[in-house]
Amino acid sequence: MSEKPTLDQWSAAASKEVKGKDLTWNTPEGIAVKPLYTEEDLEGWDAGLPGFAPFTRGVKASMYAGRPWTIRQYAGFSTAEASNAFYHRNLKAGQKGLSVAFDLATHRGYDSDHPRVTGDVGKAGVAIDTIDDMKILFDGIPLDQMSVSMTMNGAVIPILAFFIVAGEEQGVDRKLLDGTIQNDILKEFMVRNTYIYPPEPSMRIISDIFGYTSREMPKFNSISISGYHMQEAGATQVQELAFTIADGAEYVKYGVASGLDIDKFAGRLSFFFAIGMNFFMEVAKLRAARVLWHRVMTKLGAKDERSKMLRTHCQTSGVSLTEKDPYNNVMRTTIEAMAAMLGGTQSLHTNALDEAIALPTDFSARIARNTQLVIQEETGMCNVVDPLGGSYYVESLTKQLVDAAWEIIEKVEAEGGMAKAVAAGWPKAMIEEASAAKAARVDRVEEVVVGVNKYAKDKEDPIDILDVDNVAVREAQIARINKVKAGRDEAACQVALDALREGAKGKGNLLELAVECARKRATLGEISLAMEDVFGRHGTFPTPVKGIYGGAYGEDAKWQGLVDGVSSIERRMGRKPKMLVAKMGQDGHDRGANLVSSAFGDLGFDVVAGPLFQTPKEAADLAIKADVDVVGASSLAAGHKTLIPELIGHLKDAGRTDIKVIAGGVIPAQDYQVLRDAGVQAIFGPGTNLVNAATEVLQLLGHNQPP
Ligand code: DCA
Repeated sequence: MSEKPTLDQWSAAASKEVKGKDLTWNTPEGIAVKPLYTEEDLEGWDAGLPGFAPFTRGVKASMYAGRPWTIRQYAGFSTAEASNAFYHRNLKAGQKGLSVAFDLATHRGYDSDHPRVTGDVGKAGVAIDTIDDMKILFDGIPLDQMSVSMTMNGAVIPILAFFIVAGEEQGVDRKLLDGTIQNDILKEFMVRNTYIYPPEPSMRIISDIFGYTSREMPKFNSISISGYHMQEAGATQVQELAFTIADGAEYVKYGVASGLDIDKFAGRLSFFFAIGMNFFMEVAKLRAARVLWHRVMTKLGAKDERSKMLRTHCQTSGVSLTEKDPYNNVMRTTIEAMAAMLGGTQSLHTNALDEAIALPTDFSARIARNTQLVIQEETGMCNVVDPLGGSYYVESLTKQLVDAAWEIIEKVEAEGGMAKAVAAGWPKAMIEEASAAKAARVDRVEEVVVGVNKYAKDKEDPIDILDVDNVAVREAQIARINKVKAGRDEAACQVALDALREGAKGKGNLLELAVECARKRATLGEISLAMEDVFGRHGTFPTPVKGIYGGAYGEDAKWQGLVDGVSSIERRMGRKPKMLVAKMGQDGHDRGANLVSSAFGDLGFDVVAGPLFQTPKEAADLAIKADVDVVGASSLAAGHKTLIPELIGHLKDAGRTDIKVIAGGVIPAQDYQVLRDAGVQAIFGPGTNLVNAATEVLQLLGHNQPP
């Protein structure tokens, strides 16, 4: 019998095949992935059994063999009526749970008639102003039978109050309400920015919700601690993992400090992760998350195993989708969905192929949903619990992710917890550096995106997309607000709002007080404003990272050509060319804006990183005051057709047509002409190579020798 080959022999054979080339893959998270894993990599590691602590292999003993994950598609647009009809169609076609997307006006606590939100109403989600909207949203959907998740963080108090009262008015006992509220404000301060109040009162709101729901709504998951938006903002998987678990620990500490018994509320905390294209890393990430949460909760003193069990929703990655060659997105989403289920998710949203550019149509939503149905019902993949368990590679990656994330978690703890770290700003800076480095890797084709930076089509065929008539939605919403206000007992409503205001000053439970306001027909804007009167409204200025994007290019000839171009403009003008990166409307997604600021700053531009949430008039005033040469308007939430033409109008009125306006972000090709007609001089859609974009901007500024 021949001898068993040794690892050294394998290494020699492999090295000979590739002529000594190093086959190690250094991932963005700093993990060195080897070309081969064996049992030697598993020393000191025991993944245990599913359903038992620390739940590495899954939170249930039978996992999907007993019950598959919930197919829960995140959706909502335009009016409550339109969204309700969409939900009914989806449920009929196999979806199992609801997940509500609200528009940005609602997120930021403004009623649809507020002048700051004209471009946002009904665009990236459904507009909810009153309890009547919420009742229509769930018309024909029994809230004691359907689990409903709501992505709401800023205006979480009025939305949850409306939900509770909608249940009441359906005749459903609060104790039977099943679902989840996102309610994760720390990540908003870090990456997504749909906050309303400053950090301290925002954290109090969360404790009040824990207190109320643990007492009154035992089936309801009081938070969805979200790493998703971190990965979307450019975080590596280790950063996503570490900061999400650290956020969770912080919420638990606040809950305990507010007087709650940890085991009374921790069993209803839930999580939410993004699933990107690094397949095995994502599988391992979910397994590592469960190990880390068990460890953290044990340290925090939880006794009940349910309190230490990490249950999670996942969504396939939005940023991995491309506008170009969009049918590739179906394959991407399928691969990501498989990573989520092999990692053991409890609930899953699969993105539609057009989500890089617009809200899903019925056509694209059907493919997205069917992706999950096919995996669940055709492949047999659900019949075995944790089928990748025992894979040398997956187990080893799980262990490495646990160790790498733990290092960051310990750093956060050493510095006093996540609220302090967020206030200090270093997690956000770390994520932005990772984001700039990733953008440079893609632009330099060190990371391949099929159909975009490699194998691109000569000509793209536009696909049908959903366009929401924002003007009509706003008019319908305003009519309903007026009707609700006209029909209510005004004095009783004001008494309830005053009590909420007083509660905000003192110690009253804000959700309990808001439920009374909702019963008395106060609007979302009024409930938010009552608390804003006491807490104030939070605002921040972006601080783009320096040197990361440019640093990746080093001596690259094309990059140097651009740097020289900027210098020559500087010599001509006697000062650096100046650009305002403007974020208008209630869209807080600032990844694109920050990347543009970083890249143009590294090229030598004088960049003014404008504050979030500006009106077109405020952005125009800032552009004029700062005397910029160009305004780059970044739009990721569908407000571009309203906001950008308005900005140009204000510049024109002020006699500053010399200030050039360019637009970037999630802008469908179908809208380019409208923007050009309004005076936009260059448009950069998703996946734009920043070096190419800069070349075009230099030409606009009169530098006609592109490198
Ligand atoms: N055997 C027996 N019971 C099972 C099994 C099984 N194999 N698998 C699940 N169940 C039970 C669960 O224990 C649960 O009952 P419980 O609440 O009384 O414990 C019930 O079936 C539902 O399953 P669960 O896994 O909790 O799935 P969901 O209700 O879909 O909740 C969760 C998933 C992540 C916890 C929730 O927070 C959620 O839905 N999040 C979505 C967030 C979202 O949509 N975000 C959008 C951006």
